[in-house]
Amino acid sequence: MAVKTVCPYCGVGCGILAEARDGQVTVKGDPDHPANFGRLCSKGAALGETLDLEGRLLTPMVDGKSATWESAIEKTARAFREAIDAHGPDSVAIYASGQMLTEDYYVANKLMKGFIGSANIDTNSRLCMASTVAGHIRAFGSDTVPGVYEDLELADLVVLVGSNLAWCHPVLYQRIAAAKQARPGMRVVNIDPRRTATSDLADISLSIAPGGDLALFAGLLDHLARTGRIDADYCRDHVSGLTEALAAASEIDLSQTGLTAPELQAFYDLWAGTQKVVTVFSQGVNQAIDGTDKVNAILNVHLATGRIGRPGMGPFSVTGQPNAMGGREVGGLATMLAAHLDIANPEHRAALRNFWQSPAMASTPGLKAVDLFRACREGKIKALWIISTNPAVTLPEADSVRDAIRACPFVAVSDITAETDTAPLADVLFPAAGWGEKSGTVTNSERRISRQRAFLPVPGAARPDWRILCDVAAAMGWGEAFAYDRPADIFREYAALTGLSARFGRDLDLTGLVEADYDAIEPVQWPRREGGDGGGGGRFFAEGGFFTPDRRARMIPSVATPFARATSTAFPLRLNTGRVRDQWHTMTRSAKSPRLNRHTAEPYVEIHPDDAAEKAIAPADLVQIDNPYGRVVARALITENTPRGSIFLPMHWNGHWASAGRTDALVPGDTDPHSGQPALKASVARIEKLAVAWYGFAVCHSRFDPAAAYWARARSGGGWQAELAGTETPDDWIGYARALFGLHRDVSVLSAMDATRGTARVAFHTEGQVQAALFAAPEPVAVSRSFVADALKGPARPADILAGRPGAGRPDSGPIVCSCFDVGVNTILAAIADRGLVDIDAIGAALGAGTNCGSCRPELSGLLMRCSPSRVAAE
Ligand SMILES: Nc1nc2c(c(=O)[nH]1)N[C@H]1C(S)=C(S)[C@@H](COP(=O)(O)OP(=O)(O)OC[C@H]3O[C@@H](n4cnc5c(=O)[nH]c(N)nc54)[C@H](O)[C@@H]3O)O[C@H]1N2
Ligand SMILES: Nc1nc2c(c(=O)[nH]1)N[C@H]1C(S)=C(S)[C@@H](COP(=O)(O)OP(=O)(O)OC[C@H]3O[C@@H](n4cnc5c(=O)[nH]c(N)nc54)[C@H](O)[C@@H]3O)O[C@H]1N2
Ligand code: SF4
Ligand SMILES: [Mo]
Repeated sequence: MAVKTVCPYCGVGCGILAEARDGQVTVKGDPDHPANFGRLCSKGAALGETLDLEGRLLTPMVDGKSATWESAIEKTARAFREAIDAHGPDSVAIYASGQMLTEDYYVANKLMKGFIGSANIDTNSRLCMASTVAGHIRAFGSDTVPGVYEDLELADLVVLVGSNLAWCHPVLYQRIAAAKQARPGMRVVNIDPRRTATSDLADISLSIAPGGDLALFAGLLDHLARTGRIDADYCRDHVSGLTEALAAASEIDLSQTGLTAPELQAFYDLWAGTQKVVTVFSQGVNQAIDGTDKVNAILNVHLATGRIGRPGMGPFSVTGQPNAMGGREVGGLATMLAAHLDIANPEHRAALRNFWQSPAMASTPGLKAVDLFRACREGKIKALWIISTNPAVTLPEADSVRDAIRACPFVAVSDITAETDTAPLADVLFPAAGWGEKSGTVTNSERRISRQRAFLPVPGAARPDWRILCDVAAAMGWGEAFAYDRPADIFREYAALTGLSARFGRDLDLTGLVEADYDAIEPVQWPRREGGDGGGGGRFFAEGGFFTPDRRARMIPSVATPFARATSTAFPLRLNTGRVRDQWHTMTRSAKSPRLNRHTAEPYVEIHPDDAAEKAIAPADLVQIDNPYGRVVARALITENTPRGSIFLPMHWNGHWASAGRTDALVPGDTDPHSGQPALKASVARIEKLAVAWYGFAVCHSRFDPAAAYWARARSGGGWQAELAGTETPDDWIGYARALFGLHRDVSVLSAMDATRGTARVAFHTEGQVQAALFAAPEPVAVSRSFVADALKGPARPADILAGRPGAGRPDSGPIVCSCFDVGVNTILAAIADRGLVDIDAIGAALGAGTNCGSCRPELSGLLMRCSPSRVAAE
C-alpha cells in the first residue's frame, strides 16, 4: 500500500505516494495533493534512488568511535550543563535547519529558549529566508505570506525576481507554464543577471545589474505614482509611509539597474497596466547586503496599488527548504519566539513561559548564524549542537567556519550520514532517522501543512531528531516537559500554543488542529481556527488587517546601499552563486542517484566568453577561482548566459565530492543589517586557468578514492566515476591506475599509450567484464562520459571502451537531459535532426523526454534552439 507523504526537498511541498516493496522504493506524485496534483520534478522522482544505507550513520559516535545512546546523550547533556553552569546559558548554542520537521524544530526551540533560557538557536534559514522574514515583519507586522499557489495561475503577469524557478521550484514553474499555455495572454517577466532555464518562459528577461533590484522596484513605485496607478483608497485605509516612500523613490538612480530606458519602460508599463500581478522572489533578493530593503521595495509596489491578498495578486516569497516555513512558525530563528510571538514583547514572553511552565525564558535575541560561528571562533561558545545542516560547506567564510567548529570545546552533530564536511569535526555524532523513516509535519510556501509519514523501518540505531532532543533535555533534568511519546503529542502541544498567537491578534492560528486525528491530517492551510467552519487557509490583507499595532501596513523608503564588496584590479569579477537542477545543497542525498548526477557531474563555473578569452581559458579547462577568503577549482563552462564581469558557481560541491569545490570558501560573511542574512550572491574573485600536466577521467565498478591534485567524483550508472588532473605525469600509467582503483594484479589490463600525444588509456577487466578504466591526456580528455560510465553496466568489450566509442548497436546517449526516462542530449539532438522535431511536445511523443516530471522542458527548448551549453567536459 502506498503511503501518502511529502517530498523532503524544496518548499513547493509536493505530495508523494511512496511504497516500499521487495527492497525497492517507488515514488509517485500524489494526484490529490494541492501543491502538485500528481506532478514531481526530477529530484522528487529520483527519491527512490537515494535511500540506500551506504554512508548512513547507524550508531552514535563519541570521539570517533561507536558508542551507546546512553553515553552519547550523557556526554552531550554534561557538556551543555557544564558550559551553562560555568559561563551562563549564552555560552551554548544550537544551529538547526529548515529541513527539520515541525515537531523536531519545536522541541529544539523549546529546549533552548524555554529551558536553557538562551535564544542562541539559529538555523540555516538565516542564509535563506531571513531577509524576507524581516521585510514581512517591517511591512505587515508579522511574517505572513499573503498569497496562495493558485495566484500564480490566476495572475495576468508573473514577475520572477532573483528566482530560478525552473530549477529550484520546478513544480511551481510547471504550474505557471501550464497556466500560460492555457491562457496565452498571461505574461512572465524574469529578472536575473544571468540567463537561466527560467528565462525560457519569460516574455521579458531583464538582465539586471547584480544588486540592481532595489532601484528597479523603487523606480517602479515612482512610475506608478507618476502614471496615477496608486490605489488611494487602499493606502488611505490600510497603509502608512506612502509619502516618504514616494519621496525616496523619486530620488533613486535608475542607472543602478544596468537596464536600458526602453527595457525599464516596457517592464514598468506592463506592471502598471496589469491589475493581476504576482511578484515571486527568492535568493537573488534575499541573499544580499540590502536583502530586506529589496523585499520591502517589492512589498511597497503591491501595497501602493492594493494588489495584495486578492486572487492573482500579491508579493510571493517562495521558500527554499521543505520546512523553511514551519521553522519560522515554531520560532526557529534566534530573533523570534514560537507561534510568531515577539521576543522583545514582555507579554508574549510571559505568556509563552507560562504555557511551557519554563524555568528560564530567553528575553533577548540570540546570535544569528554568521555571528554564532564568529562567536565560536572567538571562544565564546563552549558547546554547540548542529542539527540537519552542513555549515562547514554552506556558511560564508566556510574555511574559517570549519576552524571555528574545530575550535569549539564541544560539538554534537545530528545527521543521517557521517560523510559531510561538518561531521568529522564533531565530538558526538547522533544518527538521525531520515525521510521515509520518520513522521511529522512540514509547512510549504503557501502555508500548507502536510504530513510526512514513515514507510521504511528505521535503520540501525538511528532515532528521529525530536527523540534525540528530548533525551538530551531529559538528561539535563527536564524530562517531564519533554515526555512526548510520539510526534502527535508534540504537534498537539504546538497547535495549542498557537492559541497564544491568536490571543495576541497574530496571524498564525492552528487551534483548529489540536483535536485533529494526527495520522489522518490532510494537507491543510493555516490559519485553522478553533471552531472555524473547517475551511481556514486563504489569503491575507485584501481588506488590510495587518498585524501592526494600528493594523496598517508600513511602506519603507528605498535607499540604495552600495555593494559591500567592490571589484578591483586584483579581484575583477563578481561572484554569483546558486543551484543546479538535479542536486540538493551539499549532495548528501541527491548525489546518491546516478540519474541525477548525469545532469551535472562536476563543479563548474559559468564564465562569459570575453572574460574567458582574456585569461586564455578554453571550454572544459580547469580553472582556479580565488580571493583572500579561499579557493575553488572548477570546470570552465563558457557561456553568454552569465554577463561579462560576473561568474557563477553552484553551491553544491564539497570536500566529499570534489577536491576544492566549496563555493562558500570564497564568500565573505557580509550581512544585511536588518536580517543578518549573508550576501551569498555578491562576492568578488579572480580566475586563472589551472596549470596541470595531465587531465583524466576514470570509472570503476566500486567506490575509489581519487588521489590527484584535482578530483571530482560521482556515482554513475555502472559504479563510480571521477574527473582528475595532476601536476606531475606518472611514469607508469598502469601502475598509477591500479593503485587508484586498488585492483589486484590478477585483474587483466588492456592499455593504449600514445607517447607523442601524451595520452594513456587503461582498462581493467575480468572475464570480459570491464572493472575500471582510466583515460588521461595533456588536455581535457575528450571521451564520452556517458558511454564509458554506461559500459560498466553491461558486457562491453575492453577494446571498445579503450576506443571510447560504442561498438555496433550501442549508441552514446550523451549527458542526461530527461532524468525520468534517461534520455541523453545526443539522442535528443539526433531525433531533432533526423525526425525533424520542432517542439517540446514532439520530442516527448518521440522519446518520452519531458513528459513525466517536466523538469527538463526548459532544457529541451534550449536544445531546440541549439543554445544549451554542454554541461560535461569535452562530451
Ligand atoms: N535543484 C535544487 N532546487 C532547490 C534547492 C537546491 O539545492 N537544488 N534548494 C532549495 C532552497 S533551500 C532554496 S533557498 C531555493 C533557492 O531558489 P532560487 O533563489 O531560485 O535559487 P538560486 O540559484 O540560489 O538563485 C536564484 C537566482 O538569483 C540570481 N541572482 C543573483 N544575484 C542577483 C541579483 O542581484 N538580483 C537578481 N534579481 N537576481 C540575482 C542568480 O543568478 C540565480 O539564478 O531553491 C530550493 N530548491
Ligand atoms: N554560496 C552560497 N551558499 C549558500 C546558498 C547559496 O545560494 N549560495 N544557499 C544557502 C541556503 S538558501 C541554504 S537553505 C543552505 C543549505 O545548506 P545546508 O542546510 O547546510 O545543506 P544541506 O546539504 O541541505 O544539509 C542538510 C544536512 O542534513 C542532513 N539530513 C538529511 N535528513 C536529515 C534528518 O532527517 N535529520 C538530520 N539530523 N539530518 C538530516 C543531510 O545529510 C545534510 O548533511 O545553504 C546556504 N548556502
Ligand atoms: S518541486 Fe521537486 S523538489 Fe520541490 S517538492 Fe516538488 S518534487 Fe520535491
Ligand atoms: Mo534555502
